[in-house]
Amino acid sequence: MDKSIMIGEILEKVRRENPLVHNITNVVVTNFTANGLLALGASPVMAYAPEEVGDMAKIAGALVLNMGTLNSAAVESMIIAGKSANAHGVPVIFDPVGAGATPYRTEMADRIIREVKVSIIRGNAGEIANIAGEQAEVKGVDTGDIQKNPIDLAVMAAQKLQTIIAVTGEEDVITDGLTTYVGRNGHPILTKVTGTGCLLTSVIGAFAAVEKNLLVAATSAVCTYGIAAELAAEKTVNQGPGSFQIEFLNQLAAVSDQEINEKSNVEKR
Ligand code: ATP
Ligand code: TZP
Ligand code: MG
Ligand code: MG
Repeated sequence: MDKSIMIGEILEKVRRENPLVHNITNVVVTNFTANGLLALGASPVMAYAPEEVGDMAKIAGALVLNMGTLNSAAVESMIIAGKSANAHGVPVIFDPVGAGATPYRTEMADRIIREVKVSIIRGNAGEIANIAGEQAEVKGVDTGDIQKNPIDLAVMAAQKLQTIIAVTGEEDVITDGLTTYVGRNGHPILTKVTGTGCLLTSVIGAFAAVEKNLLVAATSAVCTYGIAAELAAEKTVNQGPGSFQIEFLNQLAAVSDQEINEKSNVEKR
């Protein structure tokens, strides 16, 4: 167990500093993402107009780009916002939702990564395999079975794309291609609520806004999120995904830094 990362302290910093997180995200998860970031202690804004995204991105603590319900206007806004964030030292976090499901998604993910310096990419195994140039099954927005183990996949993608990669699933792997963390917090019921991957990407944005070491920020966010899910699942046992979704928001707000430090299951490789 790696206790060298002070995950609880970084969560407290999010709550203290209340960072502005600019999201260009999808229509499915917009409300859930805003509520999740508020519960955590961050300050969400969704802004899409090409006329304003550059100005919003430059005053944010982090910019989150999510291609869940992509269209050509959204891609243009993401690139304007991303370039502004790059010019002003604002970290950019990218969720390549559904990359590999259609050629358009894969092409647009490649274009965003080419034109914007992305600091962290979070996706499921199928999405990460596709943006790293491997053929892998993606069913709409859900991952298919991937042959490569998630550690090899994440390290390969990080080295190829020269960025931090978080591959999530039953095990979470976060790596910059040299140092790798494997996290085992979380709960399978997360896969029964839409947007739990997308919200996690925005939560990584909140942590990246307050912690300069972005590998530590991403790992801390993934771990905190998984523990909040474990606590919510305990409280709503036998009730189903509807109750879990609400309780999960409650636990993102309630989980303490001590609980995080006690329950974290993160290993450094
Ligand atoms: P998918 O659509 O394939 O589910 P996603 O983008 O929704 O992908 P996930 O990989 O499901 O993202 O990750 C969202 C959260 O769910 C992460 O915190 C992850 O750790 C957790 N998670 C996913 N699957 C499991 C599982 N089987 N057991 C525990 N936690 C899981
Ligand atoms: N369709 C387009 S975006 C979206 C769906 C269902 C939400 C995906 O959310 P997540 O977090 O990847 O499960
Ligand atoms: Mg999902
Ligand atoms: Mg997803």
